[in-house]
Amino acid sequence: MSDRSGPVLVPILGDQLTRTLASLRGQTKENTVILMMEVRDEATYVRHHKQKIALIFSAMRHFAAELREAGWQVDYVALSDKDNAGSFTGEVARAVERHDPAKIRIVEAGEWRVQQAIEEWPGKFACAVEILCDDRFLSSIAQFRDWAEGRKHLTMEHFYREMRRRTGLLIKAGKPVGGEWNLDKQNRESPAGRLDAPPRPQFPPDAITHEVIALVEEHFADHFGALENFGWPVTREQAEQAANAFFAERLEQFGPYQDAMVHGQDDLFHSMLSTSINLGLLDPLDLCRRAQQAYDDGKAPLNSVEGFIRQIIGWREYVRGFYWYCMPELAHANALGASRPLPAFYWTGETDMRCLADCVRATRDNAHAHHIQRLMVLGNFALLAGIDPRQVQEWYLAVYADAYEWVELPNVAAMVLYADGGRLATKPYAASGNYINKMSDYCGKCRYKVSHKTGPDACPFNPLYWHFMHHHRERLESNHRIGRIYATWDKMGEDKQRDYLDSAEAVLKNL
Ligand code: FAD
Ligand code: DLZ
Ligand code: SF4
Repeated sequence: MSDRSGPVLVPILGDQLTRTLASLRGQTKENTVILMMEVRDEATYVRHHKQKIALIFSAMRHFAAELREAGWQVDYVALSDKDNAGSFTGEVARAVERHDPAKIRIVEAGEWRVQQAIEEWPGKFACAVEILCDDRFLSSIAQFRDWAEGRKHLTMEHFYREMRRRTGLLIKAGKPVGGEWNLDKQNRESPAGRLDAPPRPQFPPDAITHEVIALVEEHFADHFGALENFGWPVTREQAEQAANAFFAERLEQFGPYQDAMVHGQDDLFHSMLSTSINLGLLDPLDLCRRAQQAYDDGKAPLNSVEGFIRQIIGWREYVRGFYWYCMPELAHANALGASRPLPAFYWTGETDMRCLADCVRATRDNAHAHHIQRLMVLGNFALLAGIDPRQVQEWYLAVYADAYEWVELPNVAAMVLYADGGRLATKPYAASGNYINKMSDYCGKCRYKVSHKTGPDACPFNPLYWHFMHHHRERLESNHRIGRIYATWDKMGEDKQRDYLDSAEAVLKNL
Protein backbone atom coordinates (compact mmCIF):
# COMPACT_ATOMS: atom_id res chain seq x y z
CA MET A 1 0.00 0.00 0.00
CA SER A 2 1.14 3.53 -0.70
CA ASP A 3 2.07 5.77 2.25
CA ARG A 4 1.30 8.87 0.22
CA SER A 5 -0.99 11.36 1.88
CA GLY A 6 -2.63 13.15 -1.08
CA PRO A 7 -6.32 12.95 -1.96
CA VAL A 8 -8.07 10.07 -3.66
CA LEU A 9 -8.40 10.72 -7.39
CA VAL A 10 -11.71 9.40 -8.73
CA PRO A 11 -11.90 9.47 -12.54
CA ILE A 12 -15.51 9.28 -13.72
CA LEU A 13 -15.96 8.26 -17.36
CA GLY A 14 -18.61 9.62 -19.69
CA ASP A 15 -20.97 6.69 -19.15
CA GLN A 16 -20.56 6.64 -15.38
CA LEU A 17 -22.76 9.63 -14.54
CA THR A 18 -24.31 8.11 -11.44
CA ARG A 19 -24.35 9.83 -8.04
CA THR A 20 -24.17 6.47 -6.25
CA LEU A 21 -21.25 5.20 -8.38
CA ALA A 22 -19.17 2.61 -6.47
CA SER A 23 -16.06 4.80 -6.61
CA LEU A 24 -17.83 7.64 -4.80
CA ARG A 25 -19.36 5.52 -2.08
CA GLY A 26 -17.50 5.82 1.19
CA GLN A 27 -15.42 8.77 -0.04
CA THR A 28 -15.27 12.06 1.86
CA LYS A 29 -15.71 15.25 -0.12
CA GLU A 30 -12.67 16.84 1.53
CA ASN A 31 -10.29 14.07 0.55
CA THR A 32 -11.54 13.33 -2.96
CA VAL A 33 -10.83 14.91 -6.32
CA ILE A 34 -13.20 13.78 -9.05
CA LEU A 35 -11.66 13.85 -12.50
CA MET A 36 -13.81 14.15 -15.62
CA MET A 37 -12.20 14.32 -19.05
CA GLU A 38 -13.39 15.26 -22.51
CA VAL A 39 -10.80 13.60 -24.69
CA ARG A 40 -10.31 13.40 -28.42
CA ASP A 41 -9.56 9.67 -28.45
CA GLU A 42 -13.02 8.87 -27.10
CA ALA A 43 -14.73 11.28 -29.45
CA THR A 44 -13.00 9.85 -32.51
CA TYR A 45 -12.21 6.15 -32.00
CA VAL A 46 -15.24 5.80 -34.20
CA ARG A 47 -16.77 8.78 -35.95
CA HIS A 48 -19.69 9.14 -33.55
CA HIS A 49 -22.94 10.77 -34.60
CA LYS A 50 -22.85 14.47 -33.74
CA GLN A 51 -25.81 14.10 -31.36
CA LYS A 52 -24.01 11.35 -29.49
CA ILE A 53 -20.96 13.50 -28.77
CA ALA A 54 -23.15 16.46 -27.85
CA LEU A 55 -25.24 14.27 -25.54
CA ILE A 56 -22.26 12.80 -23.72
CA PHE A 57 -20.39 16.08 -23.32
CA SER A 58 -23.52 17.91 -22.20
CA ALA A 59 -24.48 15.18 -19.73
CA MET A 60 -20.89 15.15 -18.40
CA ARG A 61 -20.87 18.93 -17.93
CA HIS A 62 -24.27 18.89 -16.20
CA PHE A 63 -23.14 16.05 -13.96
CA ALA A 64 -19.96 17.89 -13.00
CA ALA A 65 -22.03 20.96 -12.10
CA GLU A 66 -24.38 18.82 -10.00
CA LEU A 67 -21.44 17.25 -8.15
CA ARG A 68 -19.87 20.64 -7.47
CA GLU A 69 -23.16 21.94 -6.16
CA ALA A 70 -23.26 18.98 -3.80
CA GLY A 71 -19.84 19.98 -2.47
CA TRP A 72 -17.50 17.67 -4.38
CA GLN A 73 -14.22 18.93 -5.84
CA VAL A 74 -14.38 18.28 -9.57
CA ASP A 75 -11.40 18.69 -11.87
CA TYR A 76 -13.07 18.93 -15.29
CA VAL A 77 -10.86 18.87 -18.38
CA ALA A 78 -12.66 20.35 -21.38
CA LEU A 79 -11.89 19.30 -24.94
CA SER A 80 -10.70 22.85 -25.63
CA ASP A 81 -8.17 22.82 -22.76
CA LYS A 82 -4.95 23.71 -24.59
CA ASP A 83 -2.94 21.05 -22.73
CA ASN A 84 -5.57 18.33 -23.17
CA ALA A 85 -3.60 15.10 -23.70
CA GLY A 86 -6.38 13.56 -25.80
CA SER A 87 -6.68 10.25 -23.94
CA PHE A 88 -7.88 8.96 -20.58
CA THR A 89 -4.42 7.73 -19.61
CA GLY A 90 -2.78 10.98 -20.71
CA GLU A 91 -5.26 13.03 -18.69
CA VAL A 92 -4.96 10.85 -15.59
CA ALA A 93 -1.19 11.29 -15.84
CA ARG A 94 -1.63 15.08 -15.88
CA ALA A 95 -4.08 14.89 -12.97
CA VAL A 96 -1.61 12.78 -10.97
CA GLU A 97 0.92 15.58 -11.42
CA ARG A 98 -1.61 18.23 -10.39
CA HIS A 99 -2.98 16.47 -7.32
CA ASP A 100 -0.31 13.97 -6.25
CA PRO A 101 -3.01 11.52 -5.13
CA ALA A 102 -2.56 8.76 -2.58
CA LYS A 103 -4.74 6.57 -4.73
CA ILE A 104 -6.68 6.40 -7.98
CA ARG A 105 -10.11 4.83 -7.53
CA ILE A 106 -12.12 4.00 -10.61
CA VAL A 107 -15.07 1.86 -11.61
CA GLU A 108 -14.25 -0.67 -14.32
CA ALA A 109 -14.86 0.62 -17.85
CA GLY A 110 -17.80 -0.35 -20.02
CA GLU A 111 -15.59 -1.07 -22.99
CA TRP A 112 -12.80 -3.62 -23.27
CA ARG A 113 -10.50 -1.16 -25.04
CA VAL A 114 -10.71 1.32 -22.15
CA GLN A 115 -10.45 -1.37 -19.47
CA GLN A 116 -7.21 -2.59 -21.08
CA ALA A 117 -5.78 0.92 -20.71
CA ILE A 118 -6.93 1.22 -17.08
CA GLU A 119 -5.34 -2.09 -16.19
CA GLU A 120 -2.00 -0.64 -17.20
CA TRP A 121 -2.28 2.24 -14.74
CA PRO A 122 -0.76 0.41 -11.74
CA GLY A 123 2.48 0.04 -13.71
CA LYS A 124 2.36 3.64 -14.92
CA PHE A 125 1.56 5.63 -11.81
CA ALA A 126 3.37 5.68 -8.49
CA CYS A 127 0.15 5.69 -6.42
CA ALA A 128 -2.17 2.76 -5.75
CA VAL A 129 -4.91 2.04 -8.28
CA GLU A 130 -8.19 0.52 -7.16
CA ILE A 131 -10.54 -0.78 -9.87
CA LEU A 132 -14.07 -1.44 -8.67
CA CYS A 133 -16.83 -3.62 -10.06
CA ASP A 134 -19.58 -1.65 -11.86
CA ASP A 135 -22.48 -2.61 -9.63
CA ARG A 136 -24.96 -0.56 -11.65
CA PHE A 137 -25.35 -3.83 -13.54
CA LEU A 138 -27.37 -6.44 -11.68
CA SER A 139 -25.19 -9.30 -12.84
CA SER A 140 -21.44 -8.87 -12.47
CA ILE A 141 -18.97 -9.97 -15.12
CA ALA A 142 -17.88 -12.81 -12.83
CA GLN A 143 -21.47 -13.92 -12.18
CA PHE A 144 -22.18 -14.12 -15.89
CA ARG A 145 -18.98 -16.08 -16.43
CA ASP A 146 -20.01 -18.56 -13.73
CA TRP A 147 -23.41 -18.93 -15.38
CA ALA A 148 -21.94 -19.32 -18.87
CA GLU A 149 -19.04 -21.63 -18.09
CA GLY A 150 -19.58 -25.12 -19.46
CA ARG A 151 -22.78 -24.27 -21.36
CA LYS A 152 -22.88 -25.02 -25.07
CA HIS A 153 -25.64 -22.53 -25.75
CA LEU A 154 -25.83 -19.29 -23.84
CA THR A 155 -29.60 -19.12 -24.08
CA MET A 156 -30.87 -15.70 -23.02
CA GLU A 157 -34.15 -17.15 -21.80
CA HIS A 158 -32.36 -19.29 -19.19
CA PHE A 159 -30.30 -16.34 -18.00
CA TYR A 160 -33.43 -14.18 -17.88
CA ARG A 161 -35.30 -16.65 -15.66
CA GLU A 162 -32.43 -16.64 -13.22
CA MET A 163 -32.49 -12.84 -13.21
CA ARG A 164 -36.24 -12.86 -12.52
CA ARG A 165 -35.71 -15.19 -9.59
CA ARG A 166 -32.75 -13.20 -8.34
CA THR A 167 -34.54 -9.84 -8.47
CA GLY A 168 -37.99 -11.17 -7.55
CA LEU A 169 -39.47 -9.13 -10.42
CA LEU A 170 -42.85 -10.53 -11.52
CA ILE A 171 -42.39 -13.54 -9.26
CA LYS A 172 -45.01 -14.79 -6.82
CA ALA A 173 -44.37 -17.79 -4.57
CA GLY A 174 -41.36 -18.72 -6.71
CA LYS A 175 -43.43 -18.78 -9.91
CA PRO A 176 -43.73 -16.25 -12.74
CA VAL A 177 -46.71 -13.94 -12.32
CA GLY A 178 -49.39 -14.99 -14.82
CA GLY A 179 -47.91 -18.49 -15.14
CA GLU A 180 -45.54 -17.83 -18.04
CA TRP A 181 -42.01 -16.48 -18.03
CA ASN A 182 -42.08 -14.88 -21.45
CA LEU A 183 -45.05 -13.29 -23.20
CA ASP A 184 -43.23 -12.38 -26.39
CA LYS A 185 -45.85 -14.14 -28.52
CA GLN A 186 -48.35 -11.47 -27.47
CA ASN A 187 -45.94 -8.72 -28.48
CA ARG A 188 -45.98 -8.97 -32.24
CA GLU A 189 -48.99 -6.92 -33.32
CA SER A 190 -48.61 -5.51 -36.78
CA PRO A 191 -49.38 -1.80 -37.13
CA ALA A 192 -52.57 -2.21 -39.14
CA GLY A 193 -53.66 1.34 -39.94
CA ARG A 194 -51.82 4.18 -38.26
CA LEU A 195 -50.65 4.00 -34.71
CA ASP A 196 -51.05 7.11 -32.63
CA ALA A 197 -48.25 7.13 -30.14
CA PRO A 198 -47.96 10.20 -27.90
CA PRO A 199 -44.82 12.21 -28.64
CA ARG A 200 -41.98 11.67 -26.22
CA PRO A 201 -40.91 14.66 -24.12
CA GLN A 202 -38.20 16.75 -25.75
CA PHE A 203 -35.60 18.62 -23.75
CA PRO A 204 -34.53 21.61 -25.81
CA PRO A 205 -30.87 22.56 -25.41
CA ASP A 206 -30.03 24.84 -22.48
CA ALA A 207 -26.93 27.07 -22.36
CA ILE A 208 -24.58 24.14 -21.58
CA THR A 209 -25.96 22.02 -24.42
CA HIS A 210 -25.82 24.97 -26.82
CA GLU A 211 -22.16 25.34 -25.93
CA VAL A 212 -21.34 21.71 -26.66
CA ILE A 213 -23.40 21.77 -29.86
CA ALA A 214 -21.21 24.66 -31.03
CA LEU A 215 -18.13 22.68 -30.01
CA VAL A 216 -19.33 19.63 -31.96
CA GLU A 217 -20.04 21.79 -35.01
CA GLU A 218 -16.54 23.19 -34.75
CA HIS A 219 -14.52 20.01 -34.08
CA PHE A 220 -16.63 17.22 -35.59
CA ALA A 221 -18.35 18.96 -38.48
CA ASP A 222 -17.68 16.07 -40.85
CA HIS A 223 -19.22 13.43 -38.58
CA PHE A 224 -22.53 11.80 -39.53
CA GLY A 225 -25.86 13.07 -38.26
CA ALA A 226 -28.07 16.08 -37.70
CA LEU A 227 -27.98 18.19 -34.54
CA GLU A 228 -31.21 20.14 -35.15
CA ASN A 229 -33.43 17.60 -33.39
CA PHE A 230 -31.37 17.42 -30.23
CA GLY A 231 -33.84 16.76 -27.43
CA TRP A 232 -32.21 14.06 -25.27
CA PRO A 233 -32.38 14.21 -21.50
CA VAL A 234 -28.98 15.44 -20.26
CA THR A 235 -29.59 15.37 -16.50
CA ARG A 236 -30.98 12.86 -14.07
CA GLU A 237 -33.98 15.12 -13.51
CA GLN A 238 -34.81 15.24 -17.21
CA ALA A 239 -34.27 11.50 -17.56
CA GLU A 240 -36.75 10.98 -14.70
CA GLN A 241 -39.27 13.16 -16.54
CA ALA A 242 -38.76 11.06 -19.67
CA ALA A 243 -39.29 7.89 -17.64
CA ASN A 244 -42.43 9.32 -15.99
CA ALA A 245 -43.87 10.14 -19.41
CA PHE A 246 -43.13 6.62 -20.66
CA PHE A 247 -44.81 4.94 -17.70
CA ALA A 248 -47.82 7.26 -17.88
CA GLU A 249 -48.33 7.36 -21.63
CA ARG A 250 -46.62 4.53 -23.51
CA LEU A 251 -45.92 1.48 -21.34
CA GLU A 252 -49.47 0.20 -21.79
CA GLN A 253 -48.99 -0.22 -25.56
CA PHE A 254 -45.27 -0.96 -25.40
CA GLY A 255 -45.78 -4.74 -25.51
CA PRO A 256 -48.17 -5.27 -28.40
CA TYR A 257 -46.37 -2.85 -30.74
CA GLN A 258 -42.81 -3.62 -29.70
CA ASP A 259 -41.98 -5.03 -33.14
CA ALA A 260 -44.04 -2.62 -35.24
CA MET A 261 -42.56 -0.08 -37.66
CA VAL A 262 -44.37 2.92 -39.10
CA HIS A 263 -42.89 5.25 -41.71
CA GLY A 264 -42.00 8.61 -40.17
CA GLN A 265 -43.08 7.56 -36.64
CA ASP A 266 -39.74 7.01 -35.07
CA ASP A 267 -40.44 6.27 -31.42
CA LEU A 268 -43.85 4.56 -31.39
CA PHE A 269 -44.36 3.17 -27.88
CA HIS A 270 -40.68 2.59 -27.10
CA SER A 271 -39.32 4.07 -23.90
CA MET A 272 -36.45 5.99 -25.56
CA LEU A 273 -34.62 5.59 -22.25
CA SER A 274 -31.53 3.69 -23.43
CA THR A 275 -29.35 6.80 -23.67
CA SER A 276 -30.17 7.76 -20.09
CA ILE A 277 -29.78 4.24 -18.72
CA ASN A 278 -26.43 3.75 -20.45
CA LEU A 279 -25.09 7.11 -19.28
CA GLY A 280 -26.01 6.19 -15.71
CA LEU A 281 -28.75 8.79 -15.31
CA LEU A 282 -31.42 6.14 -14.66
CA ASP A 283 -31.24 3.02 -12.54
CA PRO A 284 -32.33 -0.06 -14.53
CA LEU A 285 -33.68 -1.96 -11.50
CA ASP A 286 -35.69 1.05 -10.39
CA LEU A 287 -37.26 1.28 -13.86
CA CYS A 288 -38.22 -2.40 -13.72
CA ARG A 289 -39.77 -1.96 -10.28
CA ARG A 290 -41.78 0.97 -11.57
CA ALA A 291 -42.98 -1.12 -14.52
CA GLN A 292 -44.04 -3.88 -12.12
CA GLN A 293 -45.85 -1.28 -10.00
CA ALA A 294 -47.75 -0.13 -13.09
CA TYR A 295 -48.92 -3.74 -13.54
CA ASP A 296 -49.83 -4.11 -9.86
CA ASP A 297 -51.84 -0.87 -10.08
CA GLY A 298 -53.70 -2.11 -13.15
CA LYS A 299 -52.19 0.60 -15.35
CA ALA A 300 -50.37 -1.65 -17.84
CA PRO A 301 -50.96 -5.23 -19.02
CA LEU A 302 -48.62 -8.06 -18.12
CA ASN A 303 -47.31 -8.53 -21.68
CA SER A 304 -46.11 -4.91 -21.80
CA VAL A 305 -44.57 -5.00 -18.35
CA GLU A 306 -42.93 -8.39 -18.76
CA GLY A 307 -41.63 -7.31 -22.20
CA PHE A 308 -40.07 -4.17 -20.78
CA ILE A 309 -38.54 -5.96 -17.78
CA ARG A 310 -37.17 -8.69 -20.08
CA GLN A 311 -35.40 -6.12 -22.26
CA ILE A 312 -33.64 -4.72 -19.22
CA ILE A 313 -32.86 -7.53 -16.79
CA GLY A 314 -32.82 -10.04 -19.64
CA TRP A 315 -31.30 -8.69 -22.82
CA ARG A 316 -29.39 -5.71 -21.45
CA GLU A 317 -27.72 -7.67 -18.65
CA TYR A 318 -27.20 -10.69 -20.87
CA VAL A 319 -25.44 -8.84 -23.70
CA ARG A 320 -23.17 -7.10 -21.22
CA GLY A 321 -22.15 -10.42 -19.67
CA PHE A 322 -21.82 -11.99 -23.11
CA TYR A 323 -19.55 -9.15 -24.25
CA TRP A 324 -17.04 -9.63 -21.43
CA TYR A 325 -17.27 -13.39 -21.73
CA CYS A 326 -16.46 -13.34 -25.45
CA MET A 327 -13.99 -10.45 -25.73
CA PRO A 328 -11.64 -9.78 -27.40
CA GLU A 329 -12.44 -12.55 -29.94
CA LEU A 330 -16.00 -11.29 -30.49
CA ALA A 331 -14.75 -8.11 -32.14
CA HIS A 332 -13.10 -10.15 -34.90
CA ALA A 333 -15.61 -12.99 -35.22
CA ASN A 334 -16.79 -13.72 -38.74
CA ALA A 335 -18.23 -17.22 -38.76
CA LEU A 336 -20.06 -16.68 -42.04
CA GLY A 337 -17.01 -15.25 -43.80
CA ALA A 338 -18.81 -12.05 -44.79
CA SER A 339 -16.64 -9.57 -46.65
CA ARG A 340 -18.64 -7.08 -48.74
CA PRO A 341 -18.07 -3.41 -47.95
CA LEU A 342 -20.85 -1.50 -46.21
CA PRO A 343 -23.08 0.08 -48.88
CA ALA A 344 -22.94 3.87 -49.01
CA PHE A 345 -26.69 4.17 -48.38
CA TYR A 346 -26.10 3.28 -44.71
CA TRP A 347 -24.68 6.81 -44.51
CA THR A 348 -26.69 8.67 -47.14
CA GLY A 349 -30.08 6.95 -46.95
CA GLU A 350 -30.12 7.11 -50.73
CA THR A 351 -31.79 3.87 -51.73
CA ASP A 352 -35.13 2.98 -53.28
CA MET A 353 -35.68 0.43 -50.53
CA ARG A 354 -38.18 2.45 -48.53
CA CYS A 355 -37.69 0.55 -45.27
CA LEU A 356 -33.93 1.09 -45.30
CA ALA A 357 -34.21 4.72 -46.38
CA ASP A 358 -36.57 5.47 -43.47
CA CYS A 359 -34.40 3.70 -40.91
CA VAL A 360 -31.28 5.56 -42.07
CA ARG A 361 -33.24 8.84 -42.06
CA ALA A 362 -34.37 8.21 -38.46
CA THR A 363 -30.81 7.30 -37.51
CA ARG A 364 -29.42 10.47 -39.04
CA ASP A 365 -32.10 12.76 -37.56
CA ASN A 366 -32.34 11.25 -34.08
CA ALA A 367 -29.19 9.15 -33.50
CA HIS A 368 -31.74 6.45 -32.72
CA ALA A 369 -33.71 3.71 -34.39
CA HIS A 370 -35.77 1.23 -32.49
CA HIS A 371 -34.93 -2.40 -31.97
CA ILE A 372 -36.76 -3.93 -34.92
CA GLN A 373 -35.45 -1.28 -37.30
CA ARG A 374 -31.90 -2.06 -36.11
CA LEU A 375 -32.43 -5.82 -36.20
CA MET A 376 -34.83 -6.68 -38.99
CA VAL A 377 -34.24 -3.90 -41.51
CA LEU A 378 -30.72 -2.49 -41.20
CA GLY A 379 -29.28 -5.64 -39.64
CA ASN A 380 -31.17 -8.13 -41.76
CA PHE A 381 -29.93 -6.46 -44.93
CA ALA A 382 -26.31 -6.51 -43.72
CA LEU A 383 -26.66 -10.20 -42.81
CA LEU A 384 -28.26 -11.25 -46.10
CA ALA A 385 -25.87 -9.17 -48.20
CA GLY A 386 -22.82 -10.58 -46.39
CA ILE A 387 -21.38 -7.26 -45.22
CA ASP A 388 -18.05 -7.35 -43.41
CA PRO A 389 -18.85 -7.53 -39.65
CA ARG A 390 -16.15 -4.99 -38.74
CA GLN A 391 -17.70 -2.38 -40.98
CA VAL A 392 -21.21 -3.09 -39.73
CA GLN A 393 -20.05 -2.96 -36.10
CA GLU A 394 -18.29 0.33 -36.61
CA TRP A 395 -21.38 1.81 -38.23
CA TYR A 396 -23.69 0.83 -35.35
CA LEU A 397 -21.20 2.00 -32.76
CA ALA A 398 -20.92 5.37 -34.46
CA VAL A 399 -24.51 6.21 -35.34
CA TYR A 400 -26.58 5.54 -32.20
CA ALA A 401 -26.57 7.85 -29.21
CA ASP A 402 -26.92 4.85 -26.88
CA ALA A 403 -24.05 2.89 -28.45
CA TYR A 404 -21.16 1.63 -26.33
CA GLU A 405 -19.28 -1.40 -27.45
CA TRP A 406 -20.46 -3.62 -24.56
CA VAL A 407 -24.03 -3.39 -25.79
CA GLU A 408 -23.54 -2.71 -29.51
CA LEU A 409 -21.12 -5.52 -30.30
CA PRO A 410 -23.11 -8.53 -29.03
CA ASN A 411 -26.23 -7.16 -30.69
CA VAL A 412 -24.47 -6.62 -34.01
CA ALA A 413 -21.88 -9.37 -34.24
CA ALA A 414 -23.85 -12.11 -32.55
CA MET A 415 -27.55 -11.25 -32.81
CA VAL A 416 -27.63 -9.62 -36.24
CA LEU A 417 -24.69 -11.12 -38.15
CA TYR A 418 -24.40 -14.55 -36.53
CA ALA A 419 -20.66 -13.86 -36.67
CA ASP A 420 -20.13 -15.76 -33.39
CA GLY A 421 -21.40 -18.93 -35.08
CA GLY A 422 -24.54 -19.13 -32.94
CA ARG A 423 -23.51 -18.81 -29.31
CA LEU A 424 -26.01 -16.02 -28.69
CA ALA A 425 -28.75 -16.64 -31.25
CA THR A 426 -30.00 -20.13 -31.94
CA LYS A 427 -30.48 -19.18 -35.60
CA PRO A 428 -29.71 -16.20 -37.81
CA TYR A 429 -32.42 -13.53 -37.79
CA ALA A 430 -32.72 -13.78 -41.57
CA ALA A 431 -36.01 -12.73 -43.12
CA SER A 432 -37.48 -11.96 -46.52
CA GLY A 433 -39.57 -8.89 -47.36
CA ASN A 434 -42.63 -10.68 -46.04
CA TYR A 435 -41.60 -10.08 -42.42
CA ILE A 436 -41.04 -6.36 -43.00
CA ASN A 437 -44.35 -6.10 -44.82
CA LYS A 438 -46.18 -7.77 -41.95
CA MET A 439 -44.62 -5.61 -39.26
CA SER A 440 -44.62 -2.22 -41.00
CA ASP A 441 -46.34 0.11 -43.41
CA TYR A 442 -43.16 0.47 -45.48
CA CYS A 443 -43.89 -1.74 -48.43
CA GLY A 444 -47.09 -0.22 -49.83
CA LYS A 445 -45.32 2.82 -51.27
CA CYS A 446 -41.98 1.21 -52.01
CA ARG A 447 -40.58 1.24 -55.54
CA TYR A 448 -40.07 -2.52 -55.12
CA LYS A 449 -42.89 -5.04 -54.92
CA VAL A 450 -42.77 -7.15 -51.83
CA SER A 451 -44.93 -9.78 -53.54
CA HIS A 452 -42.42 -10.16 -56.40
CA LYS A 453 -39.91 -12.84 -55.58
CA THR A 454 -37.41 -12.35 -58.39
CA GLY A 455 -36.65 -9.91 -61.19
CA PRO A 456 -35.84 -6.19 -61.25
CA ASP A 457 -38.98 -5.11 -59.36
CA ALA A 458 -38.75 -7.75 -56.65
CA CYS A 459 -38.16 -6.63 -53.08
CA PRO A 460 -34.38 -7.17 -52.74
CA PHE A 461 -34.87 -8.92 -49.40
CA ASN A 462 -36.64 -11.78 -51.22
CA PRO A 463 -33.86 -13.08 -53.48
CA LEU A 464 -31.19 -12.12 -50.93
CA TYR A 465 -32.91 -14.32 -48.37
CA TRP A 466 -32.66 -17.43 -50.55
CA HIS A 467 -29.18 -16.51 -51.73
CA PHE A 468 -28.10 -16.35 -48.07
CA MET A 469 -29.78 -19.66 -47.21
CA HIS A 470 -28.30 -21.36 -50.23
CA HIS A 471 -24.76 -20.15 -49.53
CA HIS A 472 -24.80 -21.15 -45.87
CA ARG A 473 -26.60 -24.44 -46.31
CA GLU A 474 -23.79 -26.53 -44.92
CA ARG A 475 -23.80 -24.64 -41.65
CA LEU A 476 -27.54 -24.05 -41.29
CA GLU A 477 -29.18 -27.22 -42.58
CA SER A 478 -28.59 -29.13 -39.36
CA ASN A 479 -30.06 -26.29 -37.27
CA HIS A 480 -33.43 -27.56 -36.05
CA ARG A 481 -34.92 -24.04 -35.98
CA ILE A 482 -34.17 -23.20 -39.57
CA GLY A 483 -33.07 -26.39 -41.37
CA ARG A 484 -36.59 -27.28 -42.54
CA ILE A 485 -36.52 -24.31 -44.90
CA TYR A 486 -34.29 -26.32 -47.25
CA ALA A 487 -37.17 -28.65 -48.09
CA THR A 488 -38.95 -25.61 -49.60
CA TRP A 489 -35.81 -24.62 -51.50
CA ASP A 490 -35.33 -28.12 -52.88
CA LYS A 491 -38.95 -28.30 -54.02
CA MET A 492 -38.63 -25.12 -56.07
CA GLY A 493 -36.76 -26.74 -58.88
CA GLU A 494 -33.62 -25.55 -60.59
CA ASP A 495 -35.13 -22.78 -62.75
CA LYS A 496 -36.75 -21.01 -59.84
CA GLN A 497 -33.63 -21.43 -57.76
CA ARG A 498 -31.53 -19.97 -60.57
CA ASP A 499 -33.95 -17.00 -60.78
CA TYR A 500 -33.50 -16.31 -57.10
CA LEU A 501 -29.72 -16.58 -57.22
CA ASP A 502 -29.42 -14.42 -60.36
CA SER A 503 -31.73 -11.76 -58.90
CA ALA A 504 -29.72 -11.72 -55.70
CA GLU A 505 -26.45 -11.42 -57.60
CA ALA A 506 -27.91 -8.46 -59.52
CA VAL A 507 -28.83 -6.74 -56.24
CA LEU A 508 -25.37 -7.39 -54.79
CA LYS A 509 -23.65 -6.17 -57.92
CA ASN A 510 -25.51 -2.86 -57.69
CA LEU A 511 -24.72 -2.16 -54.06
P1 FAD B 1 -37.06 0.02 -25.52
O1 FAD B 1 -37.60 -0.70 -26.67
O2 FAD B 1 -37.96 0.93 -24.79
O3 FAD B 1 -36.47 -1.07 -24.50
C1 FAD B 1 -36.25 -0.76 -23.12
C2 FAD B 1 -34.80 -0.92 -22.75
O4 FAD B 1 -34.40 -2.25 -22.85
C3 FAD B 1 -33.82 -0.14 -23.60
O5 FAD B 1 -33.75 1.20 -23.20
C4 FAD B 1 -32.53 -0.90 -23.38
O6 FAD B 1 -31.89 -0.44 -22.22
C5 FAD B 1 -33.00 -2.32 -23.15
N1 FAD B 1 -32.82 -3.15 -24.34
C6 FAD B 1 -33.75 -3.50 -25.23
N2 FAD B 1 -33.25 -4.35 -26.14
C7 FAD B 1 -31.96 -4.53 -25.83
C8 FAD B 1 -30.92 -5.28 -26.41
N3 FAD B 1 -31.08 -6.05 -27.49
N4 FAD B 1 -29.69 -5.18 -25.84
C9 FAD B 1 -29.50 -4.42 -24.76
N5 FAD B 1 -30.45 -3.70 -24.17
C10 FAD B 1 -31.68 -3.76 -24.69
N6 FAD B 1 -29.00 -0.81 -27.31
C11 FAD B 1 -28.18 0.07 -26.73
O7 FAD B 1 -28.45 0.53 -25.62
N7 FAD B 1 -27.01 0.44 -27.34
C12 FAD B 1 -26.65 -0.05 -28.55
O8 FAD B 1 -25.59 0.30 -29.06
C13 FAD B 1 -27.51 -0.97 -29.18
N8 FAD B 1 -27.20 -1.47 -30.40
C14 FAD B 1 -28.05 -2.35 -30.99
C15 FAD B 1 -27.72 -2.86 -32.24
C16 FAD B 1 -28.54 -3.77 -32.85
C17 FAD B 1 -28.16 -4.35 -34.16
C18 FAD B 1 -29.73 -4.19 -32.22
C19 FAD B 1 -30.61 -5.20 -32.86
C20 FAD B 1 -30.08 -3.68 -30.99
C21 FAD B 1 -29.25 -2.75 -30.35
N9 FAD B 1 -29.57 -2.21 -29.11
C22 FAD B 1 -28.72 -1.33 -28.52
C23 FAD B 1 -30.77 -2.64 -28.39
C24 FAD B 1 -32.03 -1.80 -28.67
O9 FAD B 1 -32.21 -1.62 -30.05
C25 FAD B 1 -31.97 -0.44 -27.99
O10 FAD B 1 -31.63 -0.63 -26.63
C26 FAD B 1 -33.31 0.26 -28.05
O11 FAD B 1 -33.69 0.45 -29.38
C27 FAD B 1 -33.24 1.57 -27.32
O12 FAD B 1 -34.44 2.28 -27.43
P2 FAD B 1 -35.46 2.33 -26.23
O13 FAD B 1 -34.80 2.86 -25.02
O14 FAD B 1 -36.68 3.03 -26.72
O15 FAD B 1 -35.75 0.80 -25.99
C1 DLZ C 1 -18.41 8.07 -26.19
C2 DLZ C 1 -17.62 9.07 -25.42
C3 DLZ C 1 -17.19 10.23 -26.05
C4 DLZ C 1 -17.64 10.59 -27.42
N1 DLZ C 1 -16.39 11.10 -25.42
C5 DLZ C 1 -16.03 10.88 -24.15
C6 DLZ C 1 -15.16 11.76 -23.45
O1 DLZ C 1 -14.64 12.71 -23.98
N2 DLZ C 1 -14.90 11.49 -22.16
C7 DLZ C 1 -15.41 10.43 -21.51
O2 DLZ C 1 -15.17 10.27 -20.31
N3 DLZ C 1 -16.18 9.54 -22.16
C8 DLZ C 1 -16.51 9.75 -23.45
N4 DLZ C 1 -17.28 8.85 -24.12
C9 DLZ C 1 -17.73 7.67 -23.40
C10 DLZ C 1 -16.58 6.67 -23.27
O3 DLZ C 1 -16.17 6.24 -24.56
C11 DLZ C 1 -17.03 5.51 -22.41
O4 DLZ C 1 -17.15 5.96 -21.11
C12 DLZ C 1 -16.05 4.40 -22.43
O5 DLZ C 1 -15.98 3.85 -23.69
C13 DLZ C 1 -16.45 3.30 -21.50
O6 DLZ C 1 -15.46 2.33 -21.45
FE1 SF4 D 1 -38.32 -2.83 -47.84
FE2 SF4 D 1 -38.85 -4.67 -49.67
FE3 SF4 D 1 -40.84 -3.53 -48.35
FE4 SF4 D 1 -39.43 -2.13 -50.14
S1 SF4 D 1 -40.72 -3.89 -50.54
S2 SF4 D 1 -40.05 -1.46 -48.11
S3 SF4 D 1 -37.40 -2.99 -49.87
S4 SF4 D 1 -39.25 -4.82 -47.48
